[in-house]
Amino acid sequence: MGRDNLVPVQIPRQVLTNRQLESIADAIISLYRQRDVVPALEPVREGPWCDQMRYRGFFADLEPYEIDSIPYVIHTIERVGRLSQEERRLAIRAAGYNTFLLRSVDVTIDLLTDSGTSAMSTDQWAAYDAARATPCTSDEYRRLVHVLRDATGYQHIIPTHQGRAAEHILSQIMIKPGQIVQGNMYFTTTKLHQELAGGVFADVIVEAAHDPTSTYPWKGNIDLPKLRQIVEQHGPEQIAYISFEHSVNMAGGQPVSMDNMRAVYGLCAPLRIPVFFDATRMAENARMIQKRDPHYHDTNIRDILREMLMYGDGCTVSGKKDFLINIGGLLAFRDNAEWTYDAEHLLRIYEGNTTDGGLSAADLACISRGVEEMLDDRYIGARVRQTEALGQMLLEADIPIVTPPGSHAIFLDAKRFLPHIDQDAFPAQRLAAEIYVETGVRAMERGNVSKGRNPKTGENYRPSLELVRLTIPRRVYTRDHMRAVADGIIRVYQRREEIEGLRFVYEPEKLRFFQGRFAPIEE
Ligand code: P71
Repeated sequence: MGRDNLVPVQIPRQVLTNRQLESIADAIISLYRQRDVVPALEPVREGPWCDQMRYRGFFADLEPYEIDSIPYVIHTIERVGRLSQEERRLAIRAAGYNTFLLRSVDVTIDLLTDSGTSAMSTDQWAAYDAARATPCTSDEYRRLVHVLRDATGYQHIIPTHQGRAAEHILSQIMIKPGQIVQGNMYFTTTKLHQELAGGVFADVIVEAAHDPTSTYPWKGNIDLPKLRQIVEQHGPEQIAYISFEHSVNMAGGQPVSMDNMRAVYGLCAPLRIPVFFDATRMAENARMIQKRDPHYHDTNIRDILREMLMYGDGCTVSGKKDFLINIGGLLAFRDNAEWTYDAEHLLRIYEGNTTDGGLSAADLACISRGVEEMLDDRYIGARVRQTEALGQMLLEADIPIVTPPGSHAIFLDAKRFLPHIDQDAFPAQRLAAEIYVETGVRAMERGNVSKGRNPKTGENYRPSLELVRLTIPRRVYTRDHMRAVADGIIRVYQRREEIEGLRFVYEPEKLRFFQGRFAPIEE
């Protein structure tokens, strides 16, 4: 066999993931198995160079082969932190055992949040670069309105600079002091804005959401009897609106079923109680419906999403998650011009123009592209599969996690991981710190520290969920990274009995998880 018979498979540097290379190997193996049916080619034009050759042939009847990997390649790389374990021990101490306070350059794999951490596409960067900076109505704004109307089915599109800006405006225009807002669990900024507007928050999520061991597939659902009971007790005019979150973050990234959205809207619309989605992770919720609800197996993400949003009067969005951009948000209403008028008035006061919400035209351009990419079935499928793969690796090692695995994050159950630490010694906070020391992976506490103190009693709330969140940024990490994360956590689990709790050395009054500082209880 001479050199002429070789087919080089040359590997570009830092472009393909190991998983993609494995898929290529699998494809070659599959072809090799079927080599007997591969016909020869007949040259029809020759020349000294390969690219001058032309052949005639016919296609063999080969088994179909689908490459099973993320549907993109690496384009630009970023260096990560490489401290030794001893250096990390010093770094976490200097950060008061609070992973928020670590320097980002000291983190190797950053799973603090999926917010504002996405890798943008070449298409998004090209659009960013091409946008004309203008204080007036830009083409980018017009395109954004077009794309978002089409994606959501909502007529009134109001850009904001982040999710909490949209929450602020919605709370101010919809809540009269003393009114109730019912929601499926809560998110910190959402609830804070509702309370600042004089609202009283009532949690109406299904009971299963509070049980980390339940495997109920729709742990984001609203409990209809709970909702109905509050309406009957106070009267529909006392309910400001329903605050309905997709892929409920604090419950572990748990989806809402289509049936539940339909039923909640069916109950509220005749009573004139508005339903507003926190649609921050809408595409991930849509993907869960596609996967778990047999009625939607063959429906594409775009159509599932349109139906989901039909069962609501509007939405707020933090674009920093599913929209695949790192700044931006959205407030949208289906058809109510009066709410839109009031909202745009506040937008001008607090945010910026009605045609930009305080964002640059370049940011708006990235959002439009990001929304289109978010609706790609191959992208969203791979995204959710990656998170689930990490969950599966941990489950196989009997690590206690919230089940079923969520779509944007895996949540470790610190109560079961460190059962010997009382909740007032903040087991989740300590576990996040310990994971950093062991592995260089940064995670986030979502438990007693985040929930805060009851203002009446001064006691810690001691919530049922005491969790550490491993949040997966979009399009950033590979399966090898997930394996390294799982292996590190397994090592921490093996020495869990040596780990002790923490006490506050500095405790801010509001949102104490951001800036709070701790010391080990044993010191
Ligand atoms: C996350 C964040 C970012 C965050 C914000 C505050 C404290 C800790 C972390 C932000 C959300 C969210 C949902 C469901 C609204 C916001 C606020 N999440 N709703 O998970 O998850 O959006 O940051 O753009 O203002 O790390 P904003």
